[in-house]
Amino acid sequence: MAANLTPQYLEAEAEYRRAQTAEERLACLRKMLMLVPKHKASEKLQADLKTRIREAREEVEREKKSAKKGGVSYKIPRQGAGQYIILGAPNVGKSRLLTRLTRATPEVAAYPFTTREPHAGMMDWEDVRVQLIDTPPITADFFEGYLQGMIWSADAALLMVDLGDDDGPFAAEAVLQRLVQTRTLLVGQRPDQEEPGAHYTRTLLVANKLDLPGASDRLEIVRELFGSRFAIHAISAEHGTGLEELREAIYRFLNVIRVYTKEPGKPPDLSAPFTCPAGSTVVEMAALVHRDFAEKLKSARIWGTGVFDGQTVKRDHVLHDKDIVELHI
Ligand SMILES: Nc1nc2c(ncn2[C@@H]2O[C@H](COP(=O)(O)OP(=O)(O)OP(=O)(O)O)[C@@H](O)[C@H]2O)c(=O)[nH]1
Ligand SMILES: [Mg+2]
Repeated sequence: MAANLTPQYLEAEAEYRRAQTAEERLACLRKMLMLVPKHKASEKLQADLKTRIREAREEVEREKKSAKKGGVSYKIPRQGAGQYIILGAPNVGKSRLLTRLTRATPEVAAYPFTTREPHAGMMDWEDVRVQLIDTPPITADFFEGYLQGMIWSADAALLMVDLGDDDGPFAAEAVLQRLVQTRTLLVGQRPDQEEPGAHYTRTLLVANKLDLPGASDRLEIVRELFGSRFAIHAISAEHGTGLEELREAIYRFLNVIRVYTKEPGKPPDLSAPFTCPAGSTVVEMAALVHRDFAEKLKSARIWGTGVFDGQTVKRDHVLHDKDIVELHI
């Protein structure tokens, strides 16, 4: 990384990733800004941190206000390789999808506005788990204010569209428009030029109820309306069609890698990988394992991609999916 981040900074960043409330995130971001080396190569990062601090401050304020008004806010601690928020118009099958991909049991019913509060579940994929959060519906006139903060702190979103209803694609467009009013933009990929003050959430579009009559015609409309903006996955949550492909896409879209650790002279622990953003270095991964490790790390041995077995590498070696790492402190 060109910005030459210090172990102290990386530790603060790892702490940020573990933070569970807006207040904790704000504290970590302030620490990161203090610790980031101040030079030309880190200017973009500094600007980015300032934006995130402003957003976190707004989120803290909003939570305080809504608590005063007797409003609700939900804190769902992030677990697993990443957190997705499931969004959509009423009755599109958000809760049904959660019951199909996780062991959670939110109420599913044939009428709109069934879900009143968020529910979380863990989705298994190979040896990792991804957190999915089912939410109340969104329409042009109905939006639970606390969702804004939840969307901003999620790693990504699933936007669901109902293929069983002629209105489905337009109801999804109304969800996107309603979110724009809260400066939340759901996007397939983050744009190169981001609008200042807007918050971008990477999103997969899930077209549901593929089993119903007329669904394939409506899928064509969905492709026309949304195909250039989002990757589209057509499924039937009720019948199970397309669910395994969706499971894999949900994991892959997080853009993380799995890294297994081993102790010297012992076999690797293949039961529970650490997950870190693709492109992470050994020292960044070490910060996730233990808060002191980033500072103390001297070298590492790696088994995996682009190295010979047990090769000794430096702190800035870039890791690959399924690498096994032995950290030497
Ligand atoms: N035919 C068919 N019905 C489905 C499918 N997925 C969900 N449903 C039905 O659609 C209805 C609504 O499903 P829910 O999961 O409650 O929808 P929701 O999006 O959570 O609805 P709200 O909580 O009101 O926003 C239920 O009757 C489900 O059984 C599907 O793939 N095919
Ligand atoms: Mg529901």
